[in-house]
Amino acid sequence: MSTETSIEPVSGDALLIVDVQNDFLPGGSLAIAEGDQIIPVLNRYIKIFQGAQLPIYATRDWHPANHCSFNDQGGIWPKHCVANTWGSAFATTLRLPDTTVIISKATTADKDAYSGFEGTDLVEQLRAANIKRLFVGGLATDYCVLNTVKDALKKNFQILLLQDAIRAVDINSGDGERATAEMHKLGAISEKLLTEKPP
Ligand code: VGL
Ligand code: ZN
Repeated sequence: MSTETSIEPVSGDALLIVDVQNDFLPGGSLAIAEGDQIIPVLNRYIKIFQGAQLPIYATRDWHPANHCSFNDQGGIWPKHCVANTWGSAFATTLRLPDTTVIISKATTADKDAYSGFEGTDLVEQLRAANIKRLFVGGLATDYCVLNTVKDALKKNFQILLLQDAIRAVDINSGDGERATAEMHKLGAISEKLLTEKPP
């Protein structure tokens, strides 16, 4: 039996890709287990949205070298996603179209931001483009995906969580599952696309 669901994005929908950057992938400084496995899945969503001429947004963690979240500044994370370095670049295998709207966050030393809405113009951009529903994938389920989705729901966007295109840091085992449960409780719906090949 196939678990595949066909998605058909319509006008008012957008794809929101959260922080698919080298430092969050195997080989990066804050590598998320299996983080790279979401890339081919995201590429299929990108193709679908591109084909339907629907907008694609990509957030990125974009820190100065002395960011407050880094261990050497007293923060809880290893140094990661320093602006304009290899670690902050989007995965080269992620086929982002040139028209992708890039949203940089946590760009000043003194403030961290897990949500793509925090300290950015994402909500203004989405409203100007008449977006009502966001298809969300990326990294990490328990940090930036969770906080971005919570803010989006508060701002009255509908959320379709791309369950096969997210992965968690899981500092405590189960963090990712708890984050997903919380997003569902707040109104997000999960979608699974193409995890099994059709017969
Ligand atoms: C993230 C930890 C630190 C994320 C960003 O993108 O989920 N996690 N900074
Ligand atoms: Zn960060």
